[in-house]
Amino acid sequence: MSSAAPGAAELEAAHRSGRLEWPVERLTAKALDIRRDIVTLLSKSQTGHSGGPLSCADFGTALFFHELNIDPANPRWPERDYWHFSIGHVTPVIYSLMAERGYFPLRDLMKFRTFEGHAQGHPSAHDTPGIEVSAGSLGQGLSVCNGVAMGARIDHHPRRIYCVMGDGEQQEGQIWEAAMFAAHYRLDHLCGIIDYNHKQIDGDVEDIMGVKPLADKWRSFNWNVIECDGHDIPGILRSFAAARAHGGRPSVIIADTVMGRGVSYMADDYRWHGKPPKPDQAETALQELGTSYAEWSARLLAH
Ligand SMILES: Cc1ncc(C[n+]2csc(CCOP(=O)(O)OP(=O)(O)O)c2C)c(N)n1
Repeated sequence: MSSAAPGAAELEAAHRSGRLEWPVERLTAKALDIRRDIVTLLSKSQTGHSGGPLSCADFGTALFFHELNIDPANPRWPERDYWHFSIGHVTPVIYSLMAERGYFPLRDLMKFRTFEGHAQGHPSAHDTPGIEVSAGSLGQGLSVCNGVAMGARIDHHPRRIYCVMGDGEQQEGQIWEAAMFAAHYRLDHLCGIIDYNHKQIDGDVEDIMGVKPLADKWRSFNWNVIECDGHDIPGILRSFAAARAHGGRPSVIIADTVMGRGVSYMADDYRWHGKPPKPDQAETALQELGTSYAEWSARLLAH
């Protein structure tokens, strides 16, 4: 059974504004919570994506609980960094990160993809506080982030901008126009993060339309390229620090991940890209993650 369920003090701490800069141990425990949230909300909703959200859980936790300067109680805080998931379909991890960080109550996760809730299948800026721009149509997010980065430069605003992309998403032409733009304008306060899980909706990325050599492609577009194990939190933190320290060019962190990471029967299997676990499968997954549906759903509903 779970030993990592947080008490009120931890939830309170997660709601603080600014950069939390949590230590590795706390980030590791929080990433486990995020995976438990993802499986639980998907089991409840019986609709939504499993694989990508689980591959994003570790770097997503590092982003939200260490790197970002944000105020979840005041999502439009003028000083905030800007974050955007261009892969809008990974809402289970986006909403879990947001709720755990304090943008809205954890219980809202149990209304994922319902008409009563705000947590729609793809992020909606009209429905969810903290979602800056709606997403779901792949390829557009880096262009949005370019605009925000240019705006920040014009306004002499010190914010940093983070854009999470998928590896299948790299097949979108608009990504490469945006990559050219960011390098041309030397948007060094812009950081891309690619969830390089090697799978997409219909199979292996390399079989469908290969993106290799991905790092060389970004280098050739004059980006500062940082490669890391996307499940190794110390390495992820070093990558964020390296991106922050790099001047004159935008940075992209290519985070090598495993689709479905954390759930044995989902790991590295593209067939889990877009479906939820059935309740009995979710129970198995949650046991693997050290909890149960009863325990974790009760935790979510209590906050
Ligand atoms: C413009 C556009 N084309 C197609 C889709 C359908 N679609 C949704 S997710 C996806 C695969 C994306 O692959 P990847 O970026 O690797 O995400 P992952 O499978 O790792 O979650 C596709 C093709 C879409 N959302 N937008």
